[in-house]
Amino acid sequence: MMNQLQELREFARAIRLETLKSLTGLGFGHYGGSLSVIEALAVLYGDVMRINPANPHWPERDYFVLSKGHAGPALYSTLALKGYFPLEKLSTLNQNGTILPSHPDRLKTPGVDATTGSLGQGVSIAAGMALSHKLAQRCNRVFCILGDGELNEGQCWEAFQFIAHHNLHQLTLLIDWNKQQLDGTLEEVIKPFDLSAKFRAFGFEVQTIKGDDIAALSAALRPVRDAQQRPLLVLLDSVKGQGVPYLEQLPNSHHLRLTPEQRVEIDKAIAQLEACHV
Ligand SMILES: Cc1ncc(C[n+]2csc(CCOP(=O)(O)OP(=O)(O)O)c2C)c(N)n1
Ligand SMILES: [Mg+2]
Repeated sequence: MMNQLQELREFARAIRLETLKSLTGLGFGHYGGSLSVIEALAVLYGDVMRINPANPHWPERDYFVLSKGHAGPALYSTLALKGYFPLEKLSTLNQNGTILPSHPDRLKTPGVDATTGSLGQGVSIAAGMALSHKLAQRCNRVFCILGDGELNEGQCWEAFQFIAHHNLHQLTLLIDWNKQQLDGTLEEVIKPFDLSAKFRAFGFEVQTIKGDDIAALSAALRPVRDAQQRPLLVLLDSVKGQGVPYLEQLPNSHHLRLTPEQRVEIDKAIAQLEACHV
């Protein structure tokens, strides 16, 4: 078990490193929200999901929807490290002709199950996937990560009602509760109030877990849920820019076009991550 946790920590380190390298090679992009989902991605792809990178369309696979599609660079690093496509492709992020557009496109990237980027839509796609598996009595699981600012989209709440009504226990939602959105905190833009209480009222089992607590994430996400259980919603108590102290402290790390000073700081973080294997 200890070894497996260490492997997952090492996987998260590698995802963070590749994500920083690809964004910094480009010189701009969604740093903060890519970094805050990295441990969740490491646990999902490194431990929980049934996948076959050599056969991305394997019918028995578990599905993943990145509803907060602007974190695409973190998903791409995860998929490349799992072997869906060569690692070298990461340096083509968001460039003409790339298979890695800024936001995920299921027709362009091996391993991407849903095209996202317009906030609010991914969770509806995930609900449809889960309903289809349930109706066909298949046991594929579906995982979906949403942003906390994304919850401003009314479509999310329609999907939550639908998921609870149909008791889509094969679907697990993760909300990246990093308390910030594009240009301010949730408190400033639209107050979230008590998210945990809200989701319980909407029919979910809710677990709040530190966004970088790999052991707790693994324990929460690994068990297969049965039809008696309500769908699980994990509130990731995360930090925007997670794992890079300079970005964690920046008042707004949502989208950066690197200044020379910022590039120096990010290069330092890259060097540190390169030096310290877990
Ligand atoms: C429908 C829609 N409206 C606006 C945007 C622009 N946009 C991109 S990210 C973002 C903020 C999202 O905040 P949050 O979900 O908290 O993202 P995170 O903090 O995880 O980066 C916005 C408004 C969008 N992608 N889609
Ligand atoms: Mg947020």
